Amino acid sequence: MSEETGFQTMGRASGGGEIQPIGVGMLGYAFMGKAHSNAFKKLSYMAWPPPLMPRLVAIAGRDEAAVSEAARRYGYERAVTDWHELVSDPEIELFDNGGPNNLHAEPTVLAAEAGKHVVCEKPLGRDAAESYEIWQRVEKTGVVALCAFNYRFVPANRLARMLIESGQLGEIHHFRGRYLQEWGTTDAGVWRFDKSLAGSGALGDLGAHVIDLARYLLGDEIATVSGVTATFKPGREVDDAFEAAVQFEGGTVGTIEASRFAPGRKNSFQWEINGSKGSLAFDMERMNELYISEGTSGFRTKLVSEADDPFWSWWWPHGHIIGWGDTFVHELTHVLAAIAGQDTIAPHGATFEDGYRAAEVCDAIVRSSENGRRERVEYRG
Ligand code: SOE
Repeated sequence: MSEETGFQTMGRASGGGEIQPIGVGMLGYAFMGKAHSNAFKKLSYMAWPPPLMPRLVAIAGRDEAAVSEAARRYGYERAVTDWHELVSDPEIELFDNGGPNNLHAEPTVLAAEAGKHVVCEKPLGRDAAESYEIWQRVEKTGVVALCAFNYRFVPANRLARMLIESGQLGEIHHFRGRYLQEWGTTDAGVWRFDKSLAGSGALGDLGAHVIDLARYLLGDEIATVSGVTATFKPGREVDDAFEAAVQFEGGTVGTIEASRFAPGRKNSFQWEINGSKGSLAFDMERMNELYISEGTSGFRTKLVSEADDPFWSWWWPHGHIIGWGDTFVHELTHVLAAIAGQDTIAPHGATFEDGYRAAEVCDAIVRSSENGRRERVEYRG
């Protein structure tokens, strides 16, 4: 196959000399602990040569048997049941918080104040006030900090941002984003249904992703929201869904919604952007595809897997698609590059200010739902 398809370059990536290690401490061994641990291991040989070589020093979790098993499974040197041990461990230079939302603030702030670079899963805090405090206190320490909005690191989404920035869509009139899942009917005592632990339901869990990606793709801020939240499960204390009409500072209008009560939708984060010269659309359940309409030509499907497509120099010949977990490989490699001084978190990674701004929009949607009025989003600092 021709050079540009990548077959000939397969496996030929050549790395420099010694790659400096970086000690990693992981809070959490469940879903995000698994996704991040997998990514730290995979980037060490797929993002070759990595900016820094992750050394999995310790993983923390409350259940000693489970966290010990996770340490053995992923290759952490130690398993601990108290996250404070990660914060005080001098061998840990990067603290990665994959814990439940109520455990985002204190461990992340204390780790940063101990001089460790930090990654914190989304949503940054349980509401705008907590997110603002986390951002402000970590900002003062000067460490590298990323809020893990991983969908910024989907190749199709990075390509979409490039096309929008190039002017291919012209003036942006609409953003339409929705994140639909179906598991909300479960009675499982997951922390995500507990307001004191999660802060909100679909809004902070799924809606924050839509809000952040809208800001990232458009390079614009959400100015006003008119929204409603809904709880379908009797007695549940968090929202199961929300719907919102939004205006952006630059004049774009659109809708943002999320639900955990959409039977048949497994992890369907869909967006569509309409401009004066064309449209783009995407669905996370078909994450390697970007739907493009140039003018009114109608949508065509681009399989985002060519050698010159975002991130694809690391992967396979075109058409050999990648998966959801690989977005964390891209994202955590970006963090290591920033720590190594080869890149900065912004604009492609979400900063803690981005995490705060998403939370401010979520709070405005809650206010609008409560008072029945359109709410202006007021951003602090
Ligand atoms: C559950 O809704 C969840 O795991 C979210 O918390 C993640 O952010 C999303 O990427 C997948 O679904």
